[in-house]
Amino acid sequence: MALSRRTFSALTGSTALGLALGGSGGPGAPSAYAARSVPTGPAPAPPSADGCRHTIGYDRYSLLVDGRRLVLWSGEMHPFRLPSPSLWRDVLQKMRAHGYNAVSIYVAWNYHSPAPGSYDFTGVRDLDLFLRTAAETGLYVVLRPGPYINAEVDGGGFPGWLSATRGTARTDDPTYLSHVDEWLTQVNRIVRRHLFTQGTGTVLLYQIENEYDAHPADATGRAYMSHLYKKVRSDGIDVPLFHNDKGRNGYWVPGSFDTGGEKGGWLYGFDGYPSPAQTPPDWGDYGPGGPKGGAGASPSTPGFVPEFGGGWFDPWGGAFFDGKGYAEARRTRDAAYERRFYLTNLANGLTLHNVYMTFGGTSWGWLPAPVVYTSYDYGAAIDEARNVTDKMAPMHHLGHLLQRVPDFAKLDRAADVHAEGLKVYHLTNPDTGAHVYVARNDGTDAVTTELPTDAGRVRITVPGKDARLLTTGLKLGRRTLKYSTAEPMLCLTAGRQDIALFSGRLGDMAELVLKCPVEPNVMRLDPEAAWVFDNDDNLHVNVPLGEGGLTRVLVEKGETETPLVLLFADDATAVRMFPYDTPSGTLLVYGPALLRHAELRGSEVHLTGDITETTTIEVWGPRGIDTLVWNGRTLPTRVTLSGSLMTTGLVPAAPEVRLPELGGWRMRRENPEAGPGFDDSDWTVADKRTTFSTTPVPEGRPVLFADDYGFHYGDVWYRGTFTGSTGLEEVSLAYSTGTQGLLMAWLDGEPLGAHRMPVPDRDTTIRKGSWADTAVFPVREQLRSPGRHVLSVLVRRMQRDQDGKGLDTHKAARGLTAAAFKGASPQVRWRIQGAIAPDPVRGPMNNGGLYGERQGWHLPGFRDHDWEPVSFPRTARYQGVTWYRTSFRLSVPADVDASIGLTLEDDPYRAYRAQIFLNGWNMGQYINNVGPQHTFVLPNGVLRTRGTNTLALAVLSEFTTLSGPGRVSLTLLGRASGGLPVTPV
Ligand code: IPT
Repeated sequence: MALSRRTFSALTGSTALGLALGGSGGPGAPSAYAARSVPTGPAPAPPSADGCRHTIGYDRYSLLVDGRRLVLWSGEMHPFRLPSPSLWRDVLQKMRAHGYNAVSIYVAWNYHSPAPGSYDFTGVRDLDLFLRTAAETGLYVVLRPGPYINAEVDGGGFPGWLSATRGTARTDDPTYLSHVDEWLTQVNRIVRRHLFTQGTGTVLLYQIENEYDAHPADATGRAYMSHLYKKVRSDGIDVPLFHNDKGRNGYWVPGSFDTGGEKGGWLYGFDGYPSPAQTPPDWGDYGPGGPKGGAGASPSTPGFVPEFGGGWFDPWGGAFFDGKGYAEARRTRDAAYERRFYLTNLANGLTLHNVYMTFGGTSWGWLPAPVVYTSYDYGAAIDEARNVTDKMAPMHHLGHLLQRVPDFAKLDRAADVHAEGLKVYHLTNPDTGAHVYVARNDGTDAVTTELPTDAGRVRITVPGKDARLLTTGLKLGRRTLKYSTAEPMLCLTAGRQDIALFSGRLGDMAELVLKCPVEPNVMRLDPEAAWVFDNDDNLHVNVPLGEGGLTRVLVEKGETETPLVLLFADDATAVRMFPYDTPSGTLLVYGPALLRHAELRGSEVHLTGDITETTTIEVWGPRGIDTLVWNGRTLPTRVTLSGSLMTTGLVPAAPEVRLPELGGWRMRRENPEAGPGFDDSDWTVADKRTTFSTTPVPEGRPVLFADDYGFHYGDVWYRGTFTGSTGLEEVSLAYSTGTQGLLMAWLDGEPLGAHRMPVPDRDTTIRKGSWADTAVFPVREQLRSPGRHVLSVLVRRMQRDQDGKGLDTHKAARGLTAAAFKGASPQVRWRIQGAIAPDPVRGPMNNGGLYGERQGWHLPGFRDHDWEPVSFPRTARYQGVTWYRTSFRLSVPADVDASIGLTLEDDPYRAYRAQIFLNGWNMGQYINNVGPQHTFVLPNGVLRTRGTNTLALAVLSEFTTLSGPGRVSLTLLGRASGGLPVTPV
């Protein structure tokens, strides 16, 4: 489709504005006059599919949406890592309540495409539904459909079938591009219905490719990027496009490739994943820049980090976090880490931030790249079980600040400031006159020092490896702040009064000074606050930030008739403060764990949300509100001196949730494929001679790579038939799997043995790309008979490598790669079998080719009544595959959101692994002797929290040790009163 005249004008209209403003000053020079034309003021309503056309422009400071500054505070989540669409809304509502105004998503090609020409956007893959939900939640969407995404998913998002096609991926190869176009056509057909420019959705920005640094400066790279750009535009996508440079390299800045003559539709962004030990780097307009220059490389576009660390992933064995898993990721990249790095970003003039990840989720089924295990929790602010963690504090604070305090959308660097033991950034907003100081402590001990500000010397304490934000001259409604050592979080007008909220670390002494040309009436509404009015017309307020919750101080009269309510909160309190704009006015809600939705109906305030701990609920809002309805129930309230409506009683904590013990297991052995009599006549004959794989095929031998025969996910079986093994001494099986791969072999039904890839350590986990090895099995005398023989081989492959460097590493073979014989040279005829047709509901990555999977043993409806009853723990020594099934009932009350996991534990020496099927859904892989993951999240929707569930474990045992399962139990991972209705998937 060609761009219609109207959509195009939506684009050029905005960017023309952006260029007019941004181009005026030139690099580094603040264009002060330009900014005056940009209105500041109260936060605009959250975005929605409002039926109005919008412009999306920018200047060097920020995005300009309909001509207004917008600071993007976006959180990354992956719909494909949460296979339950009802829970998308839950996570999105949590993001929005905690200060995010956007969600950034990858769309994974492999998740939607089981075969060339076949695309599926139904059920858990419903992109249209996701985009609708984001718009309904009031979040902008940053869309990243690749075609390459990396993301620690199989093949970096490339479909399995692409690994068996001609041409080099991530180049301008015509075959590759024809596949890419097919994918983008499918995605864009949906995205086009949700563009913010058109008023039909909230898609604001669109990324092409991902961290593409294979061909940054050559014709191939430019042609490829140009092709993608033009393709996306010709599909009717009229929002700004961008790319995420892998670092501050200056790759793919505006003008670096042909955009078909279109100007101003392209933003430059770069990613960053600093280690906690690192000193936060400078970049952008303020940093030294250097030859490459980061955001400085693109002086006319605003500073943009499309991915910045909100945690980090963990490989099999847990090498990155000392085997302690994501709890350790969250501990080492904690709230202070995020605050220190993100405040530095802010101080460097960045105004588009995306926190990767904000909710990591689960790499269920065969989705994970070999480098990661099932959990993709990431140590993110929202954990895999959808709990909001302590890390949310800085995210919540910064997100609300950037949306509610417009001074932060346009900051120029101001005179250098020095403070003993700290790195200080000093910035001002040239329009409002506010000054901003970011004081960072790169040492490990707390530093207390005097900071020389434009409002005088201010004594501050910054804990080790943390940072503090200090502001002077900020407008607080109709009054003006002189300075505050507590960090401003938001300022809004609710009803007849202004409200300003300041937050800080628990135990801080907050000192706030308000300029009061006329002495006001001051009332402390909570006993901890102290205040004094000095001779210089300053009101000093001091508040220790304790565990007692919110501290309120009312300032009335004086220079204005409009009262100002000053609120002080420590971090844990601040994350329970929720501003919410309704058509009839702005609300501020304090108390619950989550505010999902707010609505005014006459004098009634209707709120929905979650409660975890016992709490009061307090609401500031428009004049005349007198009734508080929480999750449909009217609560008794009183009006407080601060003008709020507050519950008189306590709202109780979420109730206990009891989980059943798991029992009633039944067992059945499988791998009949190992037996000589097994009928494999309907298996595919593996006799190809050529491949597009990067793995060489041994001279004169058949291609054995699973992908060449259409088996792209999970386990694959081989049966090699031959005659004449009389002198056979040894069988060598070369195979390639990714880390943790495993091979088991049988000759005429007799186990030859198992072989597995070594457990990677921190260095080899990423470097040893393809993970290929050779298993050598001696052949016992008894098997060296004349006649027909069958060699049966099961290969657990661990998915394709990612292709981060653009070297087609996703095309490294998976499965057997060669077989060799010592003492005999039999002619082997190979047959291969992997997963049968892709599951139409659960998708192509749910199943591999185990016998039980092919027979539906994982499915809830399968009849296992004749299986052998067993109980756990079990210990047995054998080589092969055994299935265990049971069912359990849950009866979680409908108004409780319980998050439940399955925990497996055993002697870590035992060499076995289990695939976990819940109601037929492959919720991940447990490797008992590798770990580190023991608890697997069972997402509601897949899990029936009110009803019966079927659990199936497919266990692969290696013979080298005894094998379990040991202890298998349900674990409660979170609970809240409230939640959302969940539709079963
Ligand atoms: C960057 C990728 O863009 C993203 O997809 C994901 O893989 C992330 O890293 C790590 O989780 S790649 C960069 C860190 C080299």
